[in-house]
Amino acid sequence: MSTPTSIIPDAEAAHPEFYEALAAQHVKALWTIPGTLAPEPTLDEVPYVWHARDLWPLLEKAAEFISPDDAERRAFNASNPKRVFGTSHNLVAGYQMVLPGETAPAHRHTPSAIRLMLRGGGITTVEGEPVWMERGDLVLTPPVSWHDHRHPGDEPMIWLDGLDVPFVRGQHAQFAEEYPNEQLQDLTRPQDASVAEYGVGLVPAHSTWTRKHSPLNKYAYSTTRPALLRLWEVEGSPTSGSTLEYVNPLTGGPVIPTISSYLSYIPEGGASKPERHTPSKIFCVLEGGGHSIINGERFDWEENDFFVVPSWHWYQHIADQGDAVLYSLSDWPIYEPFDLVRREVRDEYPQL
Ligand code: GTQ
Repeated sequence: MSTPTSIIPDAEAAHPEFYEALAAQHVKALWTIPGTLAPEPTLDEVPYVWHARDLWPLLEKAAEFISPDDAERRAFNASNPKRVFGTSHNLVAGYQMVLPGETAPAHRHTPSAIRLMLRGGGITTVEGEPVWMERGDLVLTPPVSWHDHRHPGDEPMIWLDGLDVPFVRGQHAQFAEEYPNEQLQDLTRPQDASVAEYGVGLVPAHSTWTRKHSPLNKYAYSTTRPALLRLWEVEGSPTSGSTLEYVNPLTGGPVIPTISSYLSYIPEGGASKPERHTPSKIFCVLEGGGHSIINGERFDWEENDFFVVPSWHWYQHIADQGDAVLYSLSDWPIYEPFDLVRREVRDEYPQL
């Protein structure tokens, strides 16, 4: 990708006093602004992989001196190497750990979060509903929903947090508040109530749900994994694998207004088709090991690692250690209403 230059190179050098006079008025001449007519997106993010083998021991170290009660959350945020904050320009992802017996207090905020459970089992309470989570389950904490975390089990629990904080902050729409007077919210619904209501492809007749996010708080791996394998069997794409999107059962739309989620299967020895698109994606490895070629560069990954594919980067996943199951989250829904989605898929990796 070429670096954008101003339309008239070195324009300032020819008339320095003129441009200083403009600058004093807090104005720039359009013909001197790099990228004004850039033919392709110019990015402040790069592809990168974060390894569980490096970060999980650091989470355990953090547990020696940080409790979720004091720190609100014992969570790491992965910063893109080219950014101060944000795994991509709209999303932030990272691991969170809760130990047996610990609780993380209730709060709510305008940014939305998804949790992809990776280790152990425990509860995230969402708007009064305790949601049991175990490996591979996707749990939503939608915008402005009270949520806390509780750990009745006996093994540390670790999950991947994915949030739209960079986007929400960029819109100057970040608000957050603590649950009044209490550490944990009141339980007002039975455990996994939303799964009973919305979790089997049927919805309650005359549902009164009016929020924009999915009414289903959990997509259990015990149902999503077999669905993915069945799709792969019927789709007939033996080497390139298959992908399902998690949807709002009432609308067929994304699970959260700003965040879509996917589950992909690639059989061992297979490879996804090379593609690129304007939305970015963060992938997390639920099963298998392999590597991705992102704009020509190789990134190796194994179970529980996560990696970012920035906007408009060609990528292809290759499963070389067992069948791979990759979860991904994306800022795709942000692009759709503005007609900004562009996607290309090829049979062969393109010459860059
Ligand atoms: O678990 O509620 O990584 O509120 C960032 C903000 C996790 C959480 C994060 C949050 C949470």
